[in-house]
Amino acid sequence: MTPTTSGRERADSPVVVVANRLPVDQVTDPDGTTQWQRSPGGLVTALEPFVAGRGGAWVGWAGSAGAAPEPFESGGVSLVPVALSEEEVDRYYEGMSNASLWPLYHDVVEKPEYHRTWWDTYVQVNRRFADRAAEVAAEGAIVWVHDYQLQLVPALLRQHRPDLTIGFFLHIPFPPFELFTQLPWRSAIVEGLLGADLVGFQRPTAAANFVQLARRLHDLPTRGSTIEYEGRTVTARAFPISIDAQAFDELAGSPEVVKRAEEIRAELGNPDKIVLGVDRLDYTKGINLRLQVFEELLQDGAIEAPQTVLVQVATPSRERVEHYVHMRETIEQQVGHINGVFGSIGGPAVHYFNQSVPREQLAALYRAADVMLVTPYRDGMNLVAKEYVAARGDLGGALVLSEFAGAAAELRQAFLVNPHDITGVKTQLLRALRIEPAEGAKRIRAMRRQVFRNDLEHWATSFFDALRAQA
Ligand code: ADQ
Repeated sequence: MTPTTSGRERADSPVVVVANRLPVDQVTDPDGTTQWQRSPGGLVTALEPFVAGRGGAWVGWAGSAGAAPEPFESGGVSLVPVALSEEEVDRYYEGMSNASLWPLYHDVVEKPEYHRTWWDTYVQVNRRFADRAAEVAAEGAIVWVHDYQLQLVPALLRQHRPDLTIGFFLHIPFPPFELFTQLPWRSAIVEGLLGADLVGFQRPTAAANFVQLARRLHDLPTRGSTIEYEGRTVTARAFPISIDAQAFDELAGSPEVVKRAEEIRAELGNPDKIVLGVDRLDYTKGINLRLQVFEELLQDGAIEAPQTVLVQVATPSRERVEHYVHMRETIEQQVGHINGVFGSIGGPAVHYFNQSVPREQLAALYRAADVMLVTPYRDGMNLVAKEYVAARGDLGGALVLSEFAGAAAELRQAFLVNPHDITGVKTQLLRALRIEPAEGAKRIRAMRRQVFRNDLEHWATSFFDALRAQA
């Protein structure tokens, strides 16, 4: 079948990545001119060797509503912008993606809202992404679609282009049958994903949930990790994502970052212990629980401020979605309350930053922290936990990690916690604060081995290898 072309692009890309966002941000210089800057995300670094310099393309939204810029080159990759109107951003992105699917896929930590107008726009936008990918993919190309915003793209793409090999990776959890089936458009989503040859998940349980849905909801024959569908075999498997461990290790061990870590400790008033949280400000991350645990330990007298401080860095996120507005207010009230009761002049108990910080600063914070607190109620993987481990080339520090983060399956030497069990989290945090250096070093060393062996390159290579094997 001949690929459709818009006349603007040649259909010549052998590898095409399709993701909600392009891997660039538009920045405005002091003189008012705008330019594109590569976003710091790890995904682009991992995928670059597979797409850059080989005529590869990346299809995605450029980040602001309105007309899309013309396709352009960046880092050897052809970037193909997809336009979204204000109303589409509202319904497809903030609505269906972040107020329906996100909470549903994270164990309904918040109640998902379902609106037919949001769904209709989700279908319409998914179709647009699929059309753009169909235009730029070469005959027999490999297309890798990413994440929950684009679950219909695999099937829509296959309708136009049965010659393609299509992979899909879900970065967030995939819920069990009993939860997923509350979605009014559950069948359409499953059929959308079944358009792929390979559907990748963070955890084997998520892959098993998907296979089970195909069997129970669609009555399809399944065997282990495979599903028979319309004369094809679809494979559903886990590919746990990771970080560029070596790069993070080098950054965190650089003289500048080590010095900055010492300065941070001094700026905090040289406390005995620094506890750290770093997250997108999201209700799935359990920031409220962390603050509660810290407050109760202060109340109990098990720790004292400012000898022990909590530093919480929370990047602003999805600020137009209602769930997020409430959560931010609650967290900021909690911080204010703790500091009001337990702080002193020039000596707050909690240092809270509603900011995104540069990578060097992040690495220095990891390096300065005696205990890293990662307590999501549910998380696909959680890269912060892996970054912390990679940053601790000095074998210092300790990690407290929720059992409900995908990372817990790999980082077994962390102090694992159930975030719903406040007393349990308190106990584990105290153990982490009081750990003997030799025991701490042993745990960190074992986790570093795991993260270095299974790094970001390993993840991307495994997925591409498995996808090629399906071709
Ligand atoms: P996220 O929910 O965004 O990702 P996570 O995996 O922890 O969660 O990644 C966050 C990234 O943002 C990390 O690289 C971290 O360093 C950075 N970051 C967080 N707070 C920051 C701050 N204040 N300043 C600067 N950088 C900050 C989704 C899923 C995860 C999955 C990833 C990748 O929800 O479960 O691990 O995708 O698949």
